[in-house]
Amino acid sequence: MFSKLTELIQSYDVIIIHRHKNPDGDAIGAQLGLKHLIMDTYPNKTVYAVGDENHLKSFGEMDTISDDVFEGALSIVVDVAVSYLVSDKRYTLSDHVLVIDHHLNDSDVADTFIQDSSVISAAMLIARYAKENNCFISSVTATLLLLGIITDSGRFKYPAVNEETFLITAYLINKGADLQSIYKRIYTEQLEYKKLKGYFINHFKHYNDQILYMENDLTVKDLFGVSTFMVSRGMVNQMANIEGIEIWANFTEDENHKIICELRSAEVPIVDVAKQFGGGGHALACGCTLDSFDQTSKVLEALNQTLKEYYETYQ
Ligand SMILES: [Mn+2]
Repeated sequence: MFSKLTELIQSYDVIIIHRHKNPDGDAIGAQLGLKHLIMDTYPNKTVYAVGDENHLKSFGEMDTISDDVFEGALSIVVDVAVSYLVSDKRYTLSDHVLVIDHHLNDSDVADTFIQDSSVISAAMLIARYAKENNCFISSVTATLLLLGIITDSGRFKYPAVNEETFLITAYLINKGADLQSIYKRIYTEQLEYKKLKGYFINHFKHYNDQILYMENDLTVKDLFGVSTFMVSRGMVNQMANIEGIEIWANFTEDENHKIICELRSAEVPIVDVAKQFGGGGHALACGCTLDSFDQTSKVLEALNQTLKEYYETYQ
């Protein structure tokens, strides 16, 4: 699986590592973990990490490089395989693009594609490579790779967590991964975010006993000084894990006055509702976009219908 990775790294003196926009812990952990891994193994190579930055900057900053650096270089794209999601499109200037990803989709950017969708995180793929090849792993590399595993596994909570997750975690701890510093940083929240959570918990509405929803116009984002993404995707699960609640929906107005719908369900598949309104996603976590708040009642009605049909069929 990884022979091509070693071969490509060995063939290039300049390597630039990319990942998806608005990086999460796995994107940063895989990207910077791989950067340090290559730098430690091949001190004569020049390795850069590029892309947009956010609150995860404390794990390591990005490099600023000019276009000519890409000429004749190897670009490695981690934790994403499709062009529209990659941060810093200049991989197109590189000599070769290697994609290492754990998502299901095909790649429209890869010259070489290393993919394993059974693996819980991209950082885990890099860690597997390092372990199999007996690479030198510093405590910095180990901490970064473990960050990716912890965040993409939902803190070891998701169903895809398996024996390998813990074997690799143990391996990284043994190499000096700093678990305390990871948890301290990922559990520290910005004050605005904490206050926004309080607002959500106090304002969500009942469609009925089993369905909760929120309608957020632009004043919510302005009131707390946060992004639309934070109000929408970032807040939907404030309505999760409440006794008796089966489905919850978060409707948020964006800058173009469209309504972003984030739909979630505890166990009843609802993705067909998202599709019915032009969206999609996973069975229990999906979304769509509406033209106005006038349509939200139709989505709630469809969610309720799905719930009723499910109970009629399975109970
Ligand atoms: Mn990932």
